[in-house]
Amino acid sequence: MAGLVPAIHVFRAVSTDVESSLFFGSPHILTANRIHFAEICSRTTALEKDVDPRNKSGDDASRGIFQNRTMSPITLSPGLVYYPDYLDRPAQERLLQSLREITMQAPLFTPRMPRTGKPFSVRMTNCGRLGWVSDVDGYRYQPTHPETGKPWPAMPEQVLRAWEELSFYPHPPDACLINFYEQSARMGMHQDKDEKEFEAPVVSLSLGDTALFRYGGLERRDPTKSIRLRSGDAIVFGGPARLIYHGIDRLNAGSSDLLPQGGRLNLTLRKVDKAL
Ligand code: MD3
Ligand code: FE
Repeated sequence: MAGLVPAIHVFRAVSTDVESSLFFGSPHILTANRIHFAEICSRTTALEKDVDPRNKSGDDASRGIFQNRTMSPITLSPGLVYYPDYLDRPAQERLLQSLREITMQAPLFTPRMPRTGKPFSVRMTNCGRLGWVSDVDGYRYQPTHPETGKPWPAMPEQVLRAWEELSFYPHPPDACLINFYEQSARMGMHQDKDEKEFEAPVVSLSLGDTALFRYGGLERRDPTKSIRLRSGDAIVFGGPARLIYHGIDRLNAGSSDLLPQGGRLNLTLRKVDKAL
């Protein structure tokens, strides 16, 4: 963690107009985002001229940084930014269709706990250059599916655009882990620390049934808070939030009709290796 702090201050010093705890801002990336955003989210857009700069309600949308007024980031704690309803329904349906195609190439597998071999209740697959896997030998990222031995399918354009829009990180992600929760599935409190690059945030996209997400601090014993993640929500963990404990306590059955049989899909986009 110690090495992370100076980098945050450098970024903050050069990006005062993107304060809002987005630690990876640069004017260059923001310009690119304006072009991409309309494609991610097909709802009514607000151009900068529509936004009154005297509106001091405090969020970035009202300051005209984002093209779409429906993109309203909420900072839950330093480095932890929540984007309710980031993907509208058509965008959710397009992403779901891409995930169906991915799971035909790279079927869901059941990860197992290191040493004990106890199965997770969440099933998983991946897309992108690297995928996260877990078996008796441990947690790791690898370039091939653990059962088929084939390379992971490519990341959909839509996922890469979400990373560009939300990560404020100047390199593309290496891995996109796809978690599938049936009604009774849970994910215990853990830290994501199998990556080598902790200066990149983790971007999460949720589809399907609402989940009760719990997050705490850098120590397991730290107090926790909970929020519900709904279909289409995005949440970004960067800077001081990158290594916080987090987990999924339960799903709300029947809360979304996106997946015909119910359940929940979560995508986590990550930079695994240090950029060259
Ligand atoms: C906080 N997934 O795959 S997403 C995971 O909903 C994971 O499937 C949960 O935790 C899910 O590792 C939670 C939200 C999330 C993702 C990555 C994080 C929170 C995070 C990385 C660092 C800190
Ligand atoms: Fe996690």
